[in-house]
Amino acid sequence: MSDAIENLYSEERKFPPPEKFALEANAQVGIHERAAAAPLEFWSEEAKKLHWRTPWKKLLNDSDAPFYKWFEGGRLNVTESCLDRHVVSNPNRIAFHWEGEPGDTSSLTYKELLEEVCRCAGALRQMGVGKGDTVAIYMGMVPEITVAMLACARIGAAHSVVFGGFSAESLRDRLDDASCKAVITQDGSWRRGKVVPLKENVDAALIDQQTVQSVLVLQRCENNVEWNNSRDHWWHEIVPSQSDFLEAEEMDAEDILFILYTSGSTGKPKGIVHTCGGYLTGVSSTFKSVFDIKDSDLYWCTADCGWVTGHSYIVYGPLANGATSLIYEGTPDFPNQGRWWDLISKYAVTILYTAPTAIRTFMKWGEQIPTSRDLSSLRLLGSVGEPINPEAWMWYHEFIGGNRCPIVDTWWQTETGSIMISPLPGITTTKPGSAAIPYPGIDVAVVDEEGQEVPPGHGGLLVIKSPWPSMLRGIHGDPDRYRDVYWSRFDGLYFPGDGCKLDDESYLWLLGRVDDVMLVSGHNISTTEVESALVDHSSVAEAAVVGRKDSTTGQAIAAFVVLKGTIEGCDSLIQELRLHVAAKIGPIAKPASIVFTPDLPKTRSGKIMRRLLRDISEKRKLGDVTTLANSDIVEAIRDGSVKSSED
Ligand code: 6R9
Repeated sequence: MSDAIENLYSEERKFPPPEKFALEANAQVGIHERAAAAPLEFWSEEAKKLHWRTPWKKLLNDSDAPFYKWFEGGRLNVTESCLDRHVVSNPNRIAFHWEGEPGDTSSLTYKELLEEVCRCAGALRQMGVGKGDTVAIYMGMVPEITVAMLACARIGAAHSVVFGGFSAESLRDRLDDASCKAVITQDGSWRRGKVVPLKENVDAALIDQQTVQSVLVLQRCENNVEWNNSRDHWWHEIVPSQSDFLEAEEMDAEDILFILYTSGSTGKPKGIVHTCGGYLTGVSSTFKSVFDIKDSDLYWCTADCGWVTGHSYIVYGPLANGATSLIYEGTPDFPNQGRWWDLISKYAVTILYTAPTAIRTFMKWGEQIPTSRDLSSLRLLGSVGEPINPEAWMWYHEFIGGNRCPIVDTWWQTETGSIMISPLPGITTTKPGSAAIPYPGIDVAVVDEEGQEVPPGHGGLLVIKSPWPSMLRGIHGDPDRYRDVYWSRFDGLYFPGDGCKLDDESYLWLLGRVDDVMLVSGHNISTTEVESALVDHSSVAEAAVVGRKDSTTGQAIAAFVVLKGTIEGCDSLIQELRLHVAAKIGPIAKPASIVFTPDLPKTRSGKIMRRLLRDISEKRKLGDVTTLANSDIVEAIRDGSVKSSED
């Protein structure tokens, strides 16, 4: 019988941590072993680093699995760990440097941030919002989005951040699902020099909507907006007049901190629920050890607060650690393709956390753009969101990291709350394309279809074997779906839905979503491995592959390829790429067809949407494209206006 997923790609390059980095790192050799010997003890120690008003009575309650509870009886307000304690120890430390897309800037110290959070919290209370309510936040990347999230946490209201690129309909679905009582938004937000009409979308979403009673509107773009006097409040009219201190609402460790809808590509969005104590423990611990944060660092996570990465590694993890971060409002190509690298030199960014989709876009634009800037301040790089192809990893290492910065490839999900698998930069020897090993205290395995662990050298399905503090507590309003999606495949194991392989040293190599695995002549082939083999070719920046029905082989591999810079696709390149894949991972994985395209369909968080490419390849009517960031490209590929060849 063949493996649940085959192991085809082999990668021999290794990068041990630089000596000086290893000596000075926050996490030192021994941490994994200590945590493995006593995981509950490890999490208890990590949780004690936060500010608790009342200590917990029971660390883990597993009597009603999979409805686990952590830190039962503990009382806290997460904003006291993120703000108040730093205001006591270091009030003038900068929490956020911010740069707007048009080039305007501001900075907020911890003291100023706490004061603004308290004022916003006061305004929310005045609007009738209180403990137990849910508030939707539909904004761009302005400092006030972090203020809005923390203000909700301050008064014990759950926030539900909805990415500012989503449509009025998507916003409406999420407002209804969580019965939101208020919305915090902006008149508009800047994107590539244009105004995204956020308030207009909120107005549309609220037509006949039943639960929302008030809307708080930040003025950002000064675009004209409609106004409803009985419902809408300008931020600048009701926030500044509030008191700059508001006593934090005391919360139970298991009270809800936020709901966040997954970026999932099919079905009704799932409102993932996270609670106060466990979530903050997970993000605070991982932020310190994975990103090695020091007082001297200037940290930049390029995610949007509309995704979990923004929640965990722009807001809660960095603030719990008293870090100084950069927030940038706009796109990487405004006003030109060097904007990110100009920001890194201007602010002397030391730690950069971004996504493979961004790295591959920069590969396409060419390395001369970053290499003509001064990136010498960088000391650590991170990646999240998709498997990073080994060649993209090498490019990141060489042209952004100057061959001196360790790379932490961090695997996790909205559902896991915090990083589950990652190198620790002062300890772990990295391998390009591998997320390496589980975080201390996290217990994972790779199993076959029957749930049996596979030996090193084999592929299968990733599972998490024991509960962890920052795990989701459920899907809002749907306990059956929670059980069904995550806990029903294997008894007692959490199933994230990702394929994974173990190499001979038990390093973990994530292989993409199991729904995307291709079955070719009886072999289960991961999309990631074939895509990585394509990206390994010097002409290729990005690739997506899917299995399309084939009468002889079951499925045949259809590839979609984005070339670097000005390289033109032609028939001889198609032949060359097919041979390259065959040589790199084996003839079985040779794409049957290759289509050159200027871009790939992506979700709004930048993940490749293979489902639509499958629809195109099997000449089906296209499924829902409204959740796409770039829906035009699907039409272009389908209409054959891009170069293609069938074998
Ligand atoms: C944090 C985030 C989760 C899914 C996850 C997996 C993919 C994320 C990855 C990765 C390989 C990594 N993913 N990080 N795959 N290597 N380092 O992205 O959350 O939006 O919920 O997506 O993203 O497939 O299951 P979310």
